[in-house]
Amino acid sequence: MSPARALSVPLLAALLLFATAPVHAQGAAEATPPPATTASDTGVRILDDFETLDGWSIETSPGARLEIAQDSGHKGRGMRMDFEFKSGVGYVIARKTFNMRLPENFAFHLQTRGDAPRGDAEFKLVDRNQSVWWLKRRDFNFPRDWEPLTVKKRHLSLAWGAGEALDALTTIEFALSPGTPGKGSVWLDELSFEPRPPVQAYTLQPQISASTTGDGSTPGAAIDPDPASVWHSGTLAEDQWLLLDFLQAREYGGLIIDWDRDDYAINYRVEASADGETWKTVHTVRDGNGQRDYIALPNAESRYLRLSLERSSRQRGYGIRHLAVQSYEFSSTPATFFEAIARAAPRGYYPRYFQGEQTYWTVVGADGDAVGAAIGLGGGGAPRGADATAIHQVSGSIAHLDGRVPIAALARHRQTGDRDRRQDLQNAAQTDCAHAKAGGIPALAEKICVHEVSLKGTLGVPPRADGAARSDAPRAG
Ligand SMILES: [Ca+2]
Repeated sequence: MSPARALSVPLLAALLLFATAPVHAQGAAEATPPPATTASDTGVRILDDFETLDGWSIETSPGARLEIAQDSGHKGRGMRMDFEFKSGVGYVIARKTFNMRLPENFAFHLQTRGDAPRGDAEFKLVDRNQSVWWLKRRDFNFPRDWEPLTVKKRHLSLAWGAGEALDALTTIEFALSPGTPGKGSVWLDELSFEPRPPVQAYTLQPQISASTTGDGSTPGAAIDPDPASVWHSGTLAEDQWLLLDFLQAREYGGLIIDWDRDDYAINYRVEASADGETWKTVHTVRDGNGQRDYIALPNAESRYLRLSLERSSRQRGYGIRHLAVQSYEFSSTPATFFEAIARAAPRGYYPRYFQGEQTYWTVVGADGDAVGAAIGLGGGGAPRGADATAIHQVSGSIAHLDGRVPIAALARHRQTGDRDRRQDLQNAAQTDCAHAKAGGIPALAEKICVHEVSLKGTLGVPPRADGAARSDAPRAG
């Protein structure tokens, strides 16, 4: 397998990349000129501290303007890209030559912030054969305050060129194309390079501990292979935690959590830490319902991972039957997230497409599109009625809706096909609808809430007595 193929991931993979700043201890790198590197180099080193703008040049498409300026940086000075677009098309590029060899695995880091409309942002490498490798992020919203960004080798895909091997680079480019007329500024600082060990599967056995553990239970029960064993916390305090120590920095892509049927978390946070002392919340769940939780954590990396349990289902502590840490691929794209969920579910719960079987369902969307969709036109074995109208947006934002996905309601439909758990389904559909609204994505909320209504109609579930589900839901069809 050529390295080029191994790297050529779908552009959708880029969608989530900037959403999660890595939990990653960056050593204080010294400002030194960038010599040619070799694979044996270790540690993060600065490629450009932007104390001067030496070497940076610009390129713009017709109708676009770019000026680069020195300004206050994250440390010392930084580079500011001031741009203006007369129309909704075009691009601006800032580039600099960095002739350097690249080891088998690596990452680039930089600090950035912006005062700019949302738009497409690209980080591009030109290799020694003039092939261009990029991380393209659609509709990127630059943070107002400085934030670290990391671009790992596997985030890069071949934009154009022969792309035989990414073993040496000549040029680094930052490109912006907002897609709307207007002005903006983006700041960059501390562009650095980190040689990394080759990507390897995690093979250690994590250590697990908990705030409290009830009689007859152990924290290890949450990660052992026995489905019958359960970690149960103490029953007095609402604030409890469960902590995994991976024993080394580890990359992962998400979690699957199976809760105790009776004692589950309604509110909890997933936190990550490099040192066990400074924690970053990487996911927050509100209104958990005790069903299996799928949590996408794109590009997560940390040594420690903690569930901070804040509110329990019946004030008698928390029980976790199984906590499974998922690999990077779990959430590398919205599509793989769905597929992973479908694979973990019994056959028939999800559209067969997601379980690798041929059906009328498919994931649609162009490479690089900010939004994809799972679309089904009905077919054998599909729930009556519902599938024919179900179009589910599957953007990166949606995968973050409490670890749920819009088709959760559909899955539960299948699960409850015998109609003896109607209330459960109704709750699930309402939750999905509420989450979509809370997610601040009206177009999505509309689709899901329509779907909720559609599911209810299919099941013959009567409207709630208070009428709330009807009054705020768009009309179906
Ligand atoms: Ca600087």
